[in-house]
Amino acid sequence: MHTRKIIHVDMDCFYAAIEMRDNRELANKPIAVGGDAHRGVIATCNYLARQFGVHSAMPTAQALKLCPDLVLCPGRMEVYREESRYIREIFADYTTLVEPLSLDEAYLDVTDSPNCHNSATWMAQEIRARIYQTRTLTASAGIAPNKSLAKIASDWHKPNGQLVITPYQVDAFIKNVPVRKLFGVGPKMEEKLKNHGIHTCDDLQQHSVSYLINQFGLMGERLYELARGNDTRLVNPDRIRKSISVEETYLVDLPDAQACLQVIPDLLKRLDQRIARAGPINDMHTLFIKLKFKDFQQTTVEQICDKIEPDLIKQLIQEGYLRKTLPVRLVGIGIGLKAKEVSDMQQLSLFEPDD
Ligand code: DCP
Ligand code: MG
Repeated sequence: MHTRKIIHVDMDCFYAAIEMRDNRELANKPIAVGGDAHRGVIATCNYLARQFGVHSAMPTAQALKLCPDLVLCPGRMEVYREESRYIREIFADYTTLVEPLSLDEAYLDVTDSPNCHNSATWMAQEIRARIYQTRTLTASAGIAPNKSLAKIASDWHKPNGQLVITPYQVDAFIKNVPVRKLFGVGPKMEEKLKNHGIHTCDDLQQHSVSYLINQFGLMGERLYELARGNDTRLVNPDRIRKSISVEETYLVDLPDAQACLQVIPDLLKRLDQRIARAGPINDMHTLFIKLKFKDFQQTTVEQICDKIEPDLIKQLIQEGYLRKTLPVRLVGIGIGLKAKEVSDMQQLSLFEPDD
């Protein structure tokens, strides 16, 4: 396959940056966007707060212990969505091959873009400058021959920086990349790899593909390729999830349908956030719920619907509950999206854990 030019753009502490921009008093304080100290979690925080160890997905109570002066902002999804639309407008000036990953992040395939004399480096520079000039927000970018490398590169000089990896630099660059940076490697996989003495891509390169498949299943093959800087995934502007959902397993089983209904507002709030992060959704066609009972049997109930109707969710919960009438361990709610082709590495499971 001929060499492609991919740019990965990722906004710097996106929600927090918007809050700091809109309220200058916050600019020199550690701030976080997220839920309250009672039950909430941090969606993101500024770089000052990160120095205290605060990070995304951390319970707010814990964040306040690490950083007692942390200023909490409740979050304004509508504003974040709007900012996202502005930056996507800028991307559209460079290529139609834009694949948003969330509100603040996208891949651009600029291989055939005539802008900036076809220099991807220059395009990335210009995109970031335009975002700053028009929105007073900073972005970081990675420029590389494929998605995996571009994403790793955008993180390298964060915040407000960019890194180019030319095809000639790939071999030298990838060797020093920690495995945790690879697509699909989370904390658990990182730990597993560590137990095999594998910390970097160089370590991974020392093993055969059959060894890696043997140890890590299908993921082994992907690791083998990614550790060499190989990634054939295309930038897919039609990246569509089949569904977006949230679920929670409760410490104590919920005794009856009434108790299940009481957790719905909380789940709805999380679902809303998740949908917001996924970017504009205009092809919702079902609402569904999932219940897992005390005996680990689970059931789902789905109904055609093009917007989130809390009353309908409650109805579906009651219907699902009646199938077993046992205490409930887990409740999930979600929306189904109109089916489109979803390529293998982009396939997301029906119920994703919070990330
Ligand atoms: N987000 C969230 N919950 C998470 C992670 C992120 O709600 N668990 C939201 C808040 C972020 C936005 O998505 O501002 C983008 O996520 P990133 O992972 O890109 O984080 P940031 O942009 O905040 O920081 P960075 O500068 O590291 O990219
Ligand atoms: Mg970001």
